[in-house]
Amino acid sequence: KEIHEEPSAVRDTLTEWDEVLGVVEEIGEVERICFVACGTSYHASLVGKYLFEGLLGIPTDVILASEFRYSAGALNDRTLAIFISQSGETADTLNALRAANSRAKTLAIVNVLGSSATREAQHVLYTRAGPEIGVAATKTYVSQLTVIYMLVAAMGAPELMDRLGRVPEFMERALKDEDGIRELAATCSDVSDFFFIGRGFAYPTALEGALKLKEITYIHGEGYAAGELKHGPLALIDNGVPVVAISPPGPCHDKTLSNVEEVRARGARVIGVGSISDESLRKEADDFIGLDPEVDDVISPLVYIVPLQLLSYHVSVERGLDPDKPKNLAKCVTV
Ligand code: F1P
Repeated sequence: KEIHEEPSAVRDTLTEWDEVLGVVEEIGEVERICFVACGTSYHASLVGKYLFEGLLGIPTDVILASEFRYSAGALNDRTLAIFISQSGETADTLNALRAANSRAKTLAIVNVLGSSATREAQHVLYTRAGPEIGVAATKTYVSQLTVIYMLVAAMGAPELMDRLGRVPEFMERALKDEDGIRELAATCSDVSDFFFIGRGFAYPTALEGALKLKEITYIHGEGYAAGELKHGPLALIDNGVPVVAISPPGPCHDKTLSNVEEVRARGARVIGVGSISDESLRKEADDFIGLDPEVDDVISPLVYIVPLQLLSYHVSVERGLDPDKPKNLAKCVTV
């Protein structure tokens, strides 16, 4: 249900444009960005790094909240430290926020109204995802991404807004393919390992795809930068190991394709995720998930995650699990 609510979660979040402009004005000059978050929110932050550095040329750190106390990046009064948290109550994220408040400008991007992070950060932006019951984050992830894209648009890349306006429609199209994904899930619910690979904007998507798989199916899923495979993990690619290759149209496409050839040569079962008109990827893949050709690499994180969430959901159901209540995972980690 929550995956199907993603188009409206993005639409509702896009109505926050005036709030985003207001916060950007309040914050003033920024020379550096430092994202701090955990889990899925950390993956949203990684997309933020590609956006801030690639589109605006602002140096950006992304720090796991649990590591912040050991290495806090370059904080000063011209650094904007952005704390991303669905709940606004995650202990590691709150501790980092408290430590950063006296050293940098702080902004919390949060889903839960009135939560601790919203009271403690200097500036706040809300994701308008509505309540999320499933423990593994889905619609809040795409809403977090939407706020980050809007922030980047407001800080110097206004052309992004037109493209964001079309994202809900691209997501709706992706959701229509659910039957195909259900069939695919039925053929790979008994494997022990999965790999997810991507480059550039597709790299955080690979990490988040692997995290969803681990969280709700208990299958070992590894997200890797496609170009890193040759530095070790290729040794694990054997006959029949599913490799989800995420390759939207864009400058990384051909290089990712060469990584697909490498894993295929070692017997991997390639699940290609690309533009529906991408014949080269379709040819190399055993299974293919086609998305709207107008979704390029820059906005791909918002759309390409949809089939990956659906895949994990259906693998979970195939395995007789309850995807909404994964074991050993709390909706809000307050310790
Ligand atoms: C962070 C997080 C979620 C995950 C689960 C446990 O939460 O790792 O990404 O899905 O709910 O906590 P938050 O700081 O974004 O609330």
